[in-house]
Amino acid sequence: MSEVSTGPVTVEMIDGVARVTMFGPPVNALGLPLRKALVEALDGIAHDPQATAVLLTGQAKAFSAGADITEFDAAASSPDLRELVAKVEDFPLPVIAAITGVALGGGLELAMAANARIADPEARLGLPEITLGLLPGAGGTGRLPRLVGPARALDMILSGKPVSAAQAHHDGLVDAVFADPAAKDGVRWVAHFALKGDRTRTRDRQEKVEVAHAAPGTVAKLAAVPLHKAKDPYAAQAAVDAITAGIEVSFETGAQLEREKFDERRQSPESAAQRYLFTAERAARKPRNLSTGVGRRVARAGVVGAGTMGSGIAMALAAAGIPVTIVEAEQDALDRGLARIVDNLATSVAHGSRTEAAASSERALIETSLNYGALAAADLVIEAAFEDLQVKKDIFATLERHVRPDAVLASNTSYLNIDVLAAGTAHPERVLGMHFFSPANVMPLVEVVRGAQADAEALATGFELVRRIGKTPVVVGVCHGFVGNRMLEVRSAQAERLLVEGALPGQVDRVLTDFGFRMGPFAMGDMAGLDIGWRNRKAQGLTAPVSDAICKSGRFGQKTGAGFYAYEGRDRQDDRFVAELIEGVSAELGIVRRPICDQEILDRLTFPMINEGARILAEGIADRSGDIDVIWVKGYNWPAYRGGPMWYADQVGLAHVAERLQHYALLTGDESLQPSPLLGQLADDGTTFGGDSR
Ligand code: T1G
Repeated sequence: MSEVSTGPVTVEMIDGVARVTMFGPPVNALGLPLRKALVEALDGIAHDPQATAVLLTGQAKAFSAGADITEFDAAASSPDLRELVAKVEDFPLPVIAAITGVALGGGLELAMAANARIADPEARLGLPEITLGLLPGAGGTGRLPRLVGPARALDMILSGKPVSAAQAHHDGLVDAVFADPAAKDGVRWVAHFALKGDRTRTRDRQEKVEVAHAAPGTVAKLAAVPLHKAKDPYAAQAAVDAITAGIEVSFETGAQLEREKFDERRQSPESAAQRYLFTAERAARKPRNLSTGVGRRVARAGVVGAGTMGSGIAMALAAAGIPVTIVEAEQDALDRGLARIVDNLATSVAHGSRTEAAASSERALIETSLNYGALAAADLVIEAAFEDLQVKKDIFATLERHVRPDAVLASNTSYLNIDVLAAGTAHPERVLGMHFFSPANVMPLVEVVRGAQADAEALATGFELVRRIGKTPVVVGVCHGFVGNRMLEVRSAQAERLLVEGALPGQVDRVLTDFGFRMGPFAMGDMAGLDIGWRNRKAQGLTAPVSDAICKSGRFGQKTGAGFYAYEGRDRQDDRFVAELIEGVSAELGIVRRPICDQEILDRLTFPMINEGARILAEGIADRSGDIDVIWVKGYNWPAYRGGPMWYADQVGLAHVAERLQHYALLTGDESLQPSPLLGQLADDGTTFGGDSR
């Protein structure tokens, strides 16, 4: 076996098969150096008389994570990814991609240009460009449908979600699945393919698209549902347009439209926002106020409370292969919690998002008990009980009598003071907050609350556990509502005031859905249950005149068939009763109602949140404005293509935000709307939360 190394590429000749290995840590992003080295290596092979085929592979963690995202704002450089893909597709010898780890974006596009693909069973393959506000830009919109058919291609491209090797094999994206495909079995497979394999270029394969080709409009029909679900409607439509042209007209026509749409999207504010979030999320993984890498690995976990949150957290832990014991005070609560888990697992199997085997192995990792003694072996316990400080204090006191002295104790509280909880324990150094978002087995965000007395190991243990269960941790300080809920309370207060001043729930909700949220605050409240907020307000001695009046009339939202809206099942209708109730509240408060334009509603729902975000930064509760944006996108579905509240403020201009806040403070007499010192300062300085000067 001879070996030649060209920087990030190694070529080994093994019985006529040239194994080309990419080595561009950390994820084989296809930046210019790697592209150049690949072109050079392929040119060398083309002139090697010994060579009969090429096996193209990467590293264990990644075949390739795609184009180098950091290059997008730089000038194009040759060879670009499309040139590399064309070189592979038109190579004089058979090329087989051996995929380990991930093949994503341009990495998968490169592999799809090969004559065939073999993959490790643990490999994941996907086209996540849409999560960056883009569409595949190196032929993916034309090649993927030709391998897996239009429906699967639309689902993969518009969701951006990767698929397993098994799913890829089932769909026709991968030709064989076996362990370590770049090793000798893979070389043997390639040598066999060189003798007998079908070398039709992917772009020339028509069998999976010929029905749609013969029936224009088919792709549009198939695209309707994934388009509706897509989080970036602009990139999604661009992708559908390119896919449609590539099927209904020709591969080349589609490729040309793909190039045009890609360049348009790459320069769009929506893509800039989502590439910013990609970077902000990775920055949040390297907190400046918490040492990572010093945590203890959690071999066994515990959850106290089998309610919606407790059962969701237990599922998230089990899904990561962590044995977990749920402790409850009463058997029927425990039974209900377990039934919820079993039902969720069955639903995910029915939806195809989990295999039967995975569901049963996760179920097997979940134990239940009425006895805190069952937590004696736990390395970390998450309390997810009723949102009452005394209840939580009692639970922590009981926990300390049963768990190991070094076990980390975390509370899932959504706004209570972690330091008060910690002060009531014998070992406050091991107490922190881990605020999951509902449903905890689905929502990606966890606010890791940095208790003042928590030691570095406890904080790191909690933080690293969140990463291990595949969620996004963001470190936050202790205050009422931490970051997300503190800003949400400000938005909710303005939403209430807008009703009293003249708006109605339907208009307020529509303004936010037009902005890009899935739901507005009132529809969201009806879905969650208005009684929860009502109970919390009463516990804190707070009032919200309209919401309180609606709750007093027994309307708690969907669960009672009426709330801010009337419901037929899940279908909601504006309700004259609510309009009259709101008008009555305005009259009681002596407020003369006025028409309120959509722009004022949008400004008064977003700018006060931004103002609160500035206070949160000034107090050090959040370390970066990007952390706040990651929290709002991952925890509250702020539309990613708008980058998060602080990014949005930077785009709108902080001077404008400050001026509008002053205007609305004068208009409404609500002094809480006055710009905070940090916001005012940045506005005066002409800079942004992100530190850029404007
Ligand atoms: N380009 C540049 N850097 C990248 C990168 C990429 N594609 N992917 C990851 N990194 C960096 C990341 O910033 C971090 O850097 C380090 O690698 C580890 O990443 C033409 C145009 C592969 C699943 O969207 O999904 O191809 O912070 O912390 O959790 O159609 O990274 O350490 O300095 O995320 O193990 C499409 C994005 C590009 C894949 C690994 N590809 N990456 O996750 O590690 S557009 C993507 C990921 C495209 C073509 C189009 C994940 C991962 P640092 P990490 P991880």
